[in-house]
Amino acid sequence: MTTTSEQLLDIKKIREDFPILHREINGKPLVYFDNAATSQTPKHVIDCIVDYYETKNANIHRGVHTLSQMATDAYEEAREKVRAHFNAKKAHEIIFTSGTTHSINLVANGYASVLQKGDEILVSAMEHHSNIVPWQMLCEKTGAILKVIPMSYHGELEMDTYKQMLNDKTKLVFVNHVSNALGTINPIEDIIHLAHAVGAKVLIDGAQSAPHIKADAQALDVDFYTVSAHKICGPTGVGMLYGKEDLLNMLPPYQGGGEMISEVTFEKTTYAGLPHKFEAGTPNISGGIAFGAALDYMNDVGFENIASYESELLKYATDEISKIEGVEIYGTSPEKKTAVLSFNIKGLHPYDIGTLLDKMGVAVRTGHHCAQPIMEFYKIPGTVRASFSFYNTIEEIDIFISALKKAKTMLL
Ligand code: C6P
Repeated sequence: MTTTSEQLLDIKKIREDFPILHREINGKPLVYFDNAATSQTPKHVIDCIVDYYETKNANIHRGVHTLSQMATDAYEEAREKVRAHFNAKKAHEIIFTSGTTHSINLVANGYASVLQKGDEILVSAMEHHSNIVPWQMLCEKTGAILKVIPMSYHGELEMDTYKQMLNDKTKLVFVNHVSNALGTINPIEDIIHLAHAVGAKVLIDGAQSAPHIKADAQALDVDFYTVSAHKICGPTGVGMLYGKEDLLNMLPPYQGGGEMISEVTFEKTTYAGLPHKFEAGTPNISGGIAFGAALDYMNDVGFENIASYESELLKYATDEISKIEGVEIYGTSPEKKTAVLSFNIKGLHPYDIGTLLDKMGVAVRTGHHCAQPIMEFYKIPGTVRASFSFYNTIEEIDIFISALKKAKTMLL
């Protein structure tokens, strides 16, 4: 079967860009359905990293020599690409970090000097641990109170309750744009708008939305937005924090060290301006440049094409898996989520299913997906999570479904 978008996207050609998709695992062709954990890397991005080390490797913002200038220019060009992609007003509102976890911790650390005892901060019930634990640590430091926006059994946030929870004590709201464990696309426009009406600032964890949805920082009027490059065809160990200029200026630095200073004496240090204030030490230079190359690649494929093709994959997989007796799918309907299928089979442990699928060449994630409160909500130990990308195919879903049926027969 060929989908409409598959013809539009030329999937065969796209798959040629990803060397890893042509390897075998356990003697079977790899079917990679763990894209929500990390995406695969196209040749264009791999070549960019090799080219950096072969032709430009030098430390940045430090040397007067030509190589250092070349590396600095490439790194700052990448920052500009990230700015343009997320439509930030200014390039210095983009802080390069090691990824979403780092970005969130940076903001949480900064707000320790802003929040006061009794202030309220809201997180959603469907957050990744990265968007829970730093806020708990912040509450411990400041005496602020963490409150949880509840979700329904269908994996959607209860917006009426959210509205009631907001008040003049609410200072911060933290919600993921897309849930990693369920795939739910949260109504962040409304979440931001309602929070701003009571004067609260909003951080959106964009780790799972960035591979599927192009977020516009200015149109959203979001205060902070976080992304990991490795989920959007880039390398691991690099990502970004977008923050509005005035808020980033208000927050104190996260780490002290080289490059984040204006002047250092033993009596007093003054800090550099944005973005350097938050980028202490030698950064992941090749990673930052490759992050820019990954965005170029994704934009060439086109986010609208990606979204419509992936939703066809998800719809097909949902229909096919629903025919298997005993399957329970967690989360909302396919049209309200990204290409994530989180499920269990009655009587089977997700870990056993994942292990057998791997033997048949199919890579999925099993367990709590770093979102234990969601598992607690459903009273389950974990789920099997198949997450699709634009380089996956209907044929791969057929392989996955027949492997799943085989695993079920073997385990029951
Ligand atoms: N989720 C998953 O399999 P880092 O590790 O910093 O790049 O991203 C953390 C993170 C934060 N928020 C959300 C919504 C995420 O999904 C993740 C990473 C992976 O679901 C690995 S745990």
